[in-house]
Amino acid sequence: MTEYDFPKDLKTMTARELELLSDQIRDFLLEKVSRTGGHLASNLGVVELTIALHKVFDSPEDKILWDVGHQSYVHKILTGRAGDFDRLRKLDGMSGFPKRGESPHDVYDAGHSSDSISVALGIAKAGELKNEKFNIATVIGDGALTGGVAFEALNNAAASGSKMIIIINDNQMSISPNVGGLTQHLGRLRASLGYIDMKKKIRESLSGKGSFGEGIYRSLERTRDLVKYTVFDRNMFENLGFKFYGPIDGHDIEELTDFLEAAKRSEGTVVLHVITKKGKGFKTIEDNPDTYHGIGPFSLETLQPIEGAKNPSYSKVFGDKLMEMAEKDPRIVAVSAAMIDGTGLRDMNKLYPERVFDVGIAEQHGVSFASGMALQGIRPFVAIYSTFLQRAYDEMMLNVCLQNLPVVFCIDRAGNVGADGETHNGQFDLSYLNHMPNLTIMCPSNDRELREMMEYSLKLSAPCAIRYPRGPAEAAEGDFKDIDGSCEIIDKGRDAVIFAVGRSVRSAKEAVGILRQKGIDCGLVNVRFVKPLDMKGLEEAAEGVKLIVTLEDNVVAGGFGQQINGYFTHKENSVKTVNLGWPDEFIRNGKTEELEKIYGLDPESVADRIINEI
Ligand SMILES: Cc1ncc(C[n+]2csc(CCOP(=O)(O)OP(=O)(O)O)c2C)c(N)n1
Repeated sequence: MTEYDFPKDLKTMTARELELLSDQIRDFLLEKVSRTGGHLASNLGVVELTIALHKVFDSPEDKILWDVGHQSYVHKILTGRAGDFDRLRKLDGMSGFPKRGESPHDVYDAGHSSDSISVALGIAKAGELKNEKFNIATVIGDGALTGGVAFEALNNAAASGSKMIIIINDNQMSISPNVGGLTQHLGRLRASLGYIDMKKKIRESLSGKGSFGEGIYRSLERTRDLVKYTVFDRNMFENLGFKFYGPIDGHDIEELTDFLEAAKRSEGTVVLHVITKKGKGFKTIEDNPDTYHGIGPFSLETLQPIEGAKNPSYSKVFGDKLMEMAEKDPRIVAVSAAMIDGTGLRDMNKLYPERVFDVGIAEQHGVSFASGMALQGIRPFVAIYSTFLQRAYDEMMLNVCLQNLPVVFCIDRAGNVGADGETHNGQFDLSYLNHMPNLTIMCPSNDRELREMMEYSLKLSAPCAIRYPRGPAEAAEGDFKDIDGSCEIIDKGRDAVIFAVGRSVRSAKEAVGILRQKGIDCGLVNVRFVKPLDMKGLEEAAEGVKLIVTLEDNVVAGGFGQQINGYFTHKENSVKTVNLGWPDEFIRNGKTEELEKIYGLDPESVADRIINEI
């Protein structure tokens, strides 16, 4: 793949050559992602679309945007980064998402869904203000289109008259099959005979007539009028005021380039409805697009994932426990924002499909929706990744906490997530939750604690957040102290004490072991409750020590530790307090263990820091 000079070479390649290139790209993707892991199925689905975009438009002068950005691998290949795929998602390697710092072809740093139309419209307006001429094309999946912000942008764009192209990449899938009324609407458009007729007419009128693009455009305009009253009146995009063309075969490069050329010549905002197959090219992946949406390293021969950790993930522990609780308590339901599998709800969804609600990629709506159910006596457990819950800050605050409603937020992928990097790290939630009145925040450090905290949250009848990390759950060992609002003093120490939160308890245990070997008596507390804090327990554990160290998988700014400072440094016998956590930065992709070392959060660094501070 490195032998080409892309995107330049695309401009002169013949249709046959481009077809062969598609095959080559698919093999390349399969081989590389089998080693590094990453988003595979979505990228296999957009090979022809990406080729056509880079053939028709002149990036980086023209702007090509990717919503979410998980499907930008082909774009990366076609913009000179094929050689970087061996270090995809690794420390100091290429990101799995578009990054402005990585290439001038990456228009914005994407990662969270549904924002691309807003960004594109902003770019279009800036171009108008500065009197600059360039084309803008944004690719948004049918899944991402379910997010509220995409609707806000469509509403704004429809009235703006700005020149840009919105490409709906409709593969009928979000991570799981797509849901909701919009999906049904797209389904009707896909099946619409009118459009298929229209395409036939265009093809006929094109044979031997007019200049490329110019002729297509005129034909489209004519045909649009012809079918206007039979089809377009039922099309929400046309009704909003956009020009709308589709369905377009997303695996036919010629058809794609024809429509892109036509859209390029149009004034105003054009919506293209492109139909693709997620996982295209490999039957196993086409048949299981959800499994191969985001996948770890896998065998090239069998396409099966390489065996990972033995312990079940926190997501699985959560899903199994909720299913068990739901069996006993008919009030319990689960709410997910398009992440049924990722959050561990797959089995419960099979057993109680009527009690598991996938609201689409709509975190804000999901939280308010849960509040409505809670108003009526239902007990919703809302399972959302920490990074995506950022979207629903206001709804948590007003719809849930203000009214003191018993909604339980099960916050998955809290803290550092590793390979997905900046846009996906869940390192901010303790900071954005800490100040929400009425909210209890719990952080389990092992599987049993998570299960018991879920039971406890049901008893509380008030808003609760339980945050846990990505990956295998730590297996609980030994005696278990009940979850009752207090912290767990694991060890008392003479010299220092570590107050550790959630996943950090494990690193803290190791750090305490290292310190003991060096003759330093360091205590350890498993904080368990970040809000309200068990000050009595924490004070007891800190009695007589010279140093308190707080350790959390969250940014220090506004996190757990800073609350502790306030308390212990204002006491009569104030104790020196050091806060360890992530700095005030976005943390890049890499393995969590590597990043912890770099940022001084691994056991050795924590122990060294304590030795230096004592
Ligand atoms: C706000 C937000 N919530 C959830 C996600 C997780 N997520 C990543 S891709 C994806 C599905 C996107 O579906 P679609 O836009 O149709 O793209 P496809 O993968 O099908 O090509 C989801 C839910 C996200 N990136 N952002």
